[in-house]
Amino acid sequence: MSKPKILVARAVFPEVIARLEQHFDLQTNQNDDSWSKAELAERLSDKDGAFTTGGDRIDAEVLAQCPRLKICANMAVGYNNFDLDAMTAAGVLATNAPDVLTETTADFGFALLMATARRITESEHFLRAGQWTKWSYDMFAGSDIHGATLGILGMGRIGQGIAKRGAHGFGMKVIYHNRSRLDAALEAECKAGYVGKEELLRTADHLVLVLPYSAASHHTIGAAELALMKPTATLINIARGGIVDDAALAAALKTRRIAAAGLDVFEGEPAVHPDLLTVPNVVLTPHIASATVPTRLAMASLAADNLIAFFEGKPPLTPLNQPLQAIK
Ligand code: 8YV
Repeated sequence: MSKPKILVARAVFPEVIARLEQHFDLQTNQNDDSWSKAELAERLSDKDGAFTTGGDRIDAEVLAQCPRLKICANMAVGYNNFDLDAMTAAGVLATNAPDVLTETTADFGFALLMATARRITESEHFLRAGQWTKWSYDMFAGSDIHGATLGILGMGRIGQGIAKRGAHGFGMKVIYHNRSRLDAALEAECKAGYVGKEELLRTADHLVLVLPYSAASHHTIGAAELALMKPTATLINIARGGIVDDAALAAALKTRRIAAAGLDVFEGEPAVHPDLLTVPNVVLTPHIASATVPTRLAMASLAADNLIAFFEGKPPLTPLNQPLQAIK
């Protein structure tokens, strides 16, 4: 029997490619070329499955060109690149890569919070530019992390990881808002108190965004929300571009409506709003919150495990939908 044909849409670890090659007839992209949606669809048109990453859009338009496609395994916990309804309707299973990146991403959220509140990159640029000539009492004076109020918007696994770091490691008061409230045991474990969104915005000294992106969460933080925040507050986005209105945020940073922001994700990334590049009080990183070698390997391995299990007729490990596979 011939092996299922799989497209690996982006470059990944050679050992993961080698493992997939034992099971599948692979088309890879180890040069990591950037494909347009049409180029992706063309390469997928004769495939039985796909290994995708967060930037590979799978929607009705793509699916219409892929009659053999049965599964897309995303090497990401977020899956806003998938149109799940269209995939289900087309009989295509979707899987993501949860859990394996939770602690690494929570570490990074905290790192970005600390870099932002303590103005680490801004001060490094100053030093590298040869501008450090003397000590002064208010040079790069930022805001405290220990003892401050940590606000978390989106209290899934990563949000809980950040809450625990803040509450247990830094003695922070943790408040959160989420679509659904955590049960009492989980709230106690995270030492986190549930508040409404407006109270969260008004009260947090440091606000971390960890909610998934969808049409409903588009521009959850815009000018009106920024106007509610403390002028001393910092805002951290490690969730998805589009949750924050980047133009409104750049304006708020410029006028010091809020003190600072730390952003790992951007609307329309890898493009970054030009105004964000010119304001000093923002720490900018290129979507690297899950980027440690062991975690990226675990994410890629989980995507591969999903593909292998599926084509061996076993239940996928981390399914996102339940298409009627029988129709193919
Ligand atoms: C990925 C992420 O690096 O898992 C996610 O949802 O945002 C990141 O960890 C990115 O999406 C690449 O797939």
